[in-house]
Amino acid sequence: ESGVTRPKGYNVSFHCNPEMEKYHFGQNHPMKPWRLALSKSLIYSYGMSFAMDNYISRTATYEELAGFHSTDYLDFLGTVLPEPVPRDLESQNPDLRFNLGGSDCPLFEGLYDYCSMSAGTAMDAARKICSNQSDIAIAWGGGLHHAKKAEASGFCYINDIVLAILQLLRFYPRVLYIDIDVHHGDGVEEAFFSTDRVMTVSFHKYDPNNFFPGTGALEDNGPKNEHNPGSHHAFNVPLNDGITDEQYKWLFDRVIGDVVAKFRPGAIALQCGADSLAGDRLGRFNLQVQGHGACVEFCKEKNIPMILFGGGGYTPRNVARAWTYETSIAIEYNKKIDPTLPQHAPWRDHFRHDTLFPTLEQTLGEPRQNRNPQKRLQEIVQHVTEQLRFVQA
Ligand code: ZLM
Ligand code: CA
Ligand code: ZN
Repeated sequence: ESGVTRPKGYNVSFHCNPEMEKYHFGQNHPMKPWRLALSKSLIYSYGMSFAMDNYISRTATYEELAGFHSTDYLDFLGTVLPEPVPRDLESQNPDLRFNLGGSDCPLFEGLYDYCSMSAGTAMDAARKICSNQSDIAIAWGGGLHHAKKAEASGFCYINDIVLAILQLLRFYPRVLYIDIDVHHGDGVEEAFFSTDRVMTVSFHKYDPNNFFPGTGALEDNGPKNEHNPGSHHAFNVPLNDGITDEQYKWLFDRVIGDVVAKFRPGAIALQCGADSLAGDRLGRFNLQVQGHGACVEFCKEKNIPMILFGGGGYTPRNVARAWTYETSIAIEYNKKIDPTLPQHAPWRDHFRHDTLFPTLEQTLGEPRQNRNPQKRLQEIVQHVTEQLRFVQA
């Protein structure tokens, strides 16, 4: 009916765990796992499942999680229970072990299961890439880039991306990590800080005092010690409020084009956090679904095996639009996709406008002022070019 057909010559796999969608971080918490249900329902309404191999992932095992995380942390994560009485908002409880139980990383019912499901989708995606069964593997339930070896951070408890990249490293000499979430991908950067086998590139809003997590300056390119193999293998693209599709594409194509040419990755891990879209509850940018998707398109055209992860995204209707459009790019249906949302899509009214591509006016009313002068963007590109000279060809 939809006319969606499999792409010729390559395979796309879609990894999800419908159980994940049922968890709650608590009242008013920005992270809403049901956005995964909304996204999947829109993707399926377009008929895209017929063009992919669809898998319900198993949960990651304790041993798999321990591939990156400390057992102390995992043991605590597996035994803590939510507090019967919710503590007040910003209470600085000195007992917060592993940064668990505050307002960003609350303890909720089934937390450990939720974490192992997210990690399970990412690791299944990585395994399909490693076995050559998929050329693009999609894990919208993953992308939780802030989690550290022994610490929760910024709504992230288990770093599914690090676990997936560790899997990729068993088969590929070099892996490129790209992060278009509006926040800095600090957990992934830190995990691979001292290796030249993973290059990390994060684009983010940067304001060390006023925007989480405060790291990711242009000059931070890995260990300062030149003898450390990881030096010059971290790239950061710090941005200001209001960046547009055109500017973001200009930057992304130059930065990623040069990085791919020099680093020659065997696989790409692309974190597609949708909080970089205009109108996001926590974001600051003016990106539209088209501009966000252009990053996925640019990477796809490199013909390198790739995992697409989710991540942030706090206005669920826009998250669903972006990840639906990006799924269509993976299966090469994007040129033919009907910009009008399917008549029969569940929760169609929830989308407010019946289009996959709302205008800035529709999403925002008043677009955010753009505080990114072209001169600054040129400086960023120049800095990246200079740093890449240190990278072994
Ligand atoms: N307060 N409720 C992005 C992770 C961003 C740290 C300032 C919490 C919030 C935020 C939580 C309901 C990814 C910080 C914020 C208030 C200390 C952040 C619970 C609103 C609420 O209404 C809220 C009671 C909450 C949290 C806003 N937290 C906004 N920004 C950041 C973390 C994660 O997208 O990159 C990947 C998934 N945290 O700014 C504070 C400093 C906690
Ligand atoms: Ca980012
Ligand atoms: Zn984010």
